[in-house]
Amino acid sequence: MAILKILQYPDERLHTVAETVPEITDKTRALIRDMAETMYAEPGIGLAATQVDIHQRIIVIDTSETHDRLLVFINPEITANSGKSDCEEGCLSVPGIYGKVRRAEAITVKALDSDGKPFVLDASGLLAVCLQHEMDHLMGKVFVEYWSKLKQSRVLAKLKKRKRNTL
Ligand code: GNR
Ligand code: NI
Repeated sequence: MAILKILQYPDERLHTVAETVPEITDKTRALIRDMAETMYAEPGIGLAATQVDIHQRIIVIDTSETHDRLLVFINPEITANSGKSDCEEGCLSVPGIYGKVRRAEAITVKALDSDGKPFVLDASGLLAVCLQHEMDHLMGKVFVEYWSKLKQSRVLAKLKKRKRNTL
């Protein structure tokens, strides 16, 4: 097991579009274990492979307080969505920045589990928000990129300033 390095915005590699996983192997499962370990260590409620510079459609999520409800989504697809909600989001690739994003309130997702078995999940609330946030990562999109150019430039300035002060 290993803790993986998380790419930090505005790293261009976060804009890579992930590829479909053609075959789920022991190597895929080892990556999933490392992604879960990394997510729990941070801690975060979700992690997309894109964030650890692996450009395959793999997501891990655990929104439980007890950290014992790991969900794995390989090649996820949203097959239905309904409603709208504005939720305050954060991201392990954009630490210290929080803000609202408008998302579907409820979604249905189709994916494969770590054994390659297909499943369908209806999600709402925080799980639905997190799934949409992670699926955006797989498409190369970071949550702050929903915001205005002005707000994004403020985010970049803040991150730059912080980097200067911690170097
Ligand atoms: O840990 C995380 N918390 C969170 C809170 C609100 C909306 C989305 C998230 S996902 C984030 C972890 C992360 O960056 N996943 O990509
Ligand atoms: Ni994120």
